[in-house]
Amino acid sequence: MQFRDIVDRYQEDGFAIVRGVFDAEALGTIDSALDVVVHEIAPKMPKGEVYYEEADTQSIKSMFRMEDHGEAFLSLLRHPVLLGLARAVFDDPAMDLGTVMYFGKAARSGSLTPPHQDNFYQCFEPPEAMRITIAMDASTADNGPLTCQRGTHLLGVLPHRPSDVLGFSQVLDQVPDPTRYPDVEICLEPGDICIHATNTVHHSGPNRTDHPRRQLAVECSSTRVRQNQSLLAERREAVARLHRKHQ
Ligand SMILES: O=C(O)CCC(=O)C(=O)O
Repeated sequence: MQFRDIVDRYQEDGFAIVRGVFDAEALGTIDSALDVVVHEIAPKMPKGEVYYEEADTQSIKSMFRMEDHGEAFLSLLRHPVLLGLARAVFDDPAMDLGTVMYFGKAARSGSLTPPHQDNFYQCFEPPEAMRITIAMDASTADNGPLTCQRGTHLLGVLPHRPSDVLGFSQVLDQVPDPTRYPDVEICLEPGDICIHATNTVHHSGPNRTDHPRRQLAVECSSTRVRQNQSLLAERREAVARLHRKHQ
């Protein structure tokens, strides 16, 4: 696969879509592994690794460190297209893919994700990091697609405040002017992927349909990146406070 056009799009917009990276067979393998995690492993996961919808406590909103829960997820960190694309984006042949997450939006009860930048949580310097979203289901205008504000990856990390939403604990103080930085709904078919930069402002709406909208996200950063440890400690304390409040 040629990555040049995708990298150009990503650098200009802060996100880019690649269609049809996973075929039905590959998605089927991941789907079966996901089923095991949702039904057998998640109920035993510690707080902070799995979050449930508040309005429907059976439905998983997000899960982290999926690579610890089966080869289907671990192998995503070696996937030639995902790895090749990441290395092309950051021009860094030595970099690896970091971790795999899950973002569910259950039929009808899947709730919104407030506007934020991933880097507010991650504290990456320089901001050479991104998430690779893998669509397990179609994401459509009605089921809460990932929505990125074009061009916001160049704005630096903007002020956030507590959102009171478990799993997405921070919300942007002020959303960048949408006339200058328009919202783009990332509508995907199963097997499509989207990359978005760690500083790209994004959010997603609730799922208003009778079908789930599930996606995986692979996080990665270049070998030049360091995490600002004092900022990270501050951000982790804010999450811990939210957990204590919701105990
Ligand atoms: O649409 C969602 O579920 C939120 C995903 C998200 O915030 C991310 O992939 O960084």
